[in-house]
Amino acid sequence: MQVFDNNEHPHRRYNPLTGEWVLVSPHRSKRPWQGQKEAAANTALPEYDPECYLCAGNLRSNGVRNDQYTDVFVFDNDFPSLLTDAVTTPDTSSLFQLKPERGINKVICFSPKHNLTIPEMEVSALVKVAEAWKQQYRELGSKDYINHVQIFENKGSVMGCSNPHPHGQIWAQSSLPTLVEKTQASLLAYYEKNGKSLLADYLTEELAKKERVVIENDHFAVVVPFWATWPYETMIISKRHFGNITEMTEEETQAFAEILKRITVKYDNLFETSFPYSSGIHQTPTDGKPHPEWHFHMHFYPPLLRSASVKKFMVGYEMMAEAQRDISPEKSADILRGLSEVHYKTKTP
Ligand code: H2U
Repeated sequence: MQVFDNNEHPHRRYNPLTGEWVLVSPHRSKRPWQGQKEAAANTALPEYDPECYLCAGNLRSNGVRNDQYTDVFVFDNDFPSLLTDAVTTPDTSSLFQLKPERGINKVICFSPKHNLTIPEMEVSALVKVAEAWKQQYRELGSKDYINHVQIFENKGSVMGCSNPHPHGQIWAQSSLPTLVEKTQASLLAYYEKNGKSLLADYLTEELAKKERVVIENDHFAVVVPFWATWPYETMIISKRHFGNITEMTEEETQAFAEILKRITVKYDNLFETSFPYSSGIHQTPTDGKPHPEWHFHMHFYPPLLRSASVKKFMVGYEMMAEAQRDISPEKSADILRGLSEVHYKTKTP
C-alpha cells in the first residue's frame, strides 16, 4: 500500500469550527494552470460618480441624501432584510418550525472615493473603518433584542455586489445565525474540555508549522485554514485571545488595519484584478453573557480559482454531498506568501 502524501492523495479534512469535512483532491490541481493570467477587464472608475447611490452627497433610491462624508459613512439599509418590530410568535410544530426574527441592517461606506477598495486604501483610513465597525458592534449589540452583529463585505459583481463603491454591510439580529451557532458550539465544547481557546491553540500550531501562514504582524496572522474550502480562502486570527473588535487595543487596531491591507493587496496581485470575495468578522454574540470561548477572527472566501475569469463553483457534489477543493491549502498559502505586497496598480511598468 502507498504511504499517504497530502499533496498526492485524495483525503478529507475536518473543520473544527463548523464540524464539517471538506474533500481535498490535490492530484487534480496538477493540471497546468500557473502562469495563465487572464487579465480581467479592469475598467477605470471615477473618484466620484454622480449616479452612485453610495457617493457622498448623492441621493439614494428612497430619496434620502447621503452626508458629505469624508471618511466612513454608515446608514440604515433602505431595503432591510430584517425589521425592528416585535411580533407575536405563532404556533408551530416540530416539522414546521418558524420563529419571528427582529433586526437592523446597515450599510457602511468605507471611503467617499468611488474608485477605491480596501487594498488601495491607506492603513490610517482602514483604522477608521475598524473604529466604525467597533462603534456599530457596540451600539447595535447593546440593544436588548440584538444578540448577534454580523459585519461583512461582498466585493465584486461575481459575489453579487451591486456597486463597486467600497462598502460593506452589517446585519444585527435577535438570533445566532446558523453558521455562527455551529462555530459557537465548537468553540464552547473545546473551551469546556480544555479551558483554552480553540483558535489560540490552532494558531500556535500554525505559527510553529509555518506551512499555511501567509503573513503575520505583532498582533494578527493570516492563514489558509487547514480545512479551507475556497481555493484562496484565508482567515485573520488575533494572536491575543479576545472575543470581539471592541476589545482591540489601539495598537491592535492599527495592526488589524495593516494586515487587512496586506492580505487584500496580495489578493489583488494574485490575478492582477480587483479580487472578489466575501469577508466577515466572527466574534462574540451580543447576548450579554460571558463568552470566553470566542476568539476574534475574520474569514475571506474568494471564489476565483485559476485566473481573474475562472471561478470555483460550489455545485454538484458540493451541493449534494460535501465541499471539495483541488489545490491544497498548503499550495495556496505558498502562492499567496510569494506575492508582492505592493499593489500591482502602483507598480511602475
Ligand atoms: P451590496 O451591493 O453588497 O448588495 O450592498 C448594497 C446595499 O445597499 C444593499 O443591501 C442597499 C441595498 O439594499 N441600498 C440602500 O440601502 N439604498 C439604496 O439607495 C441602494 C442600495
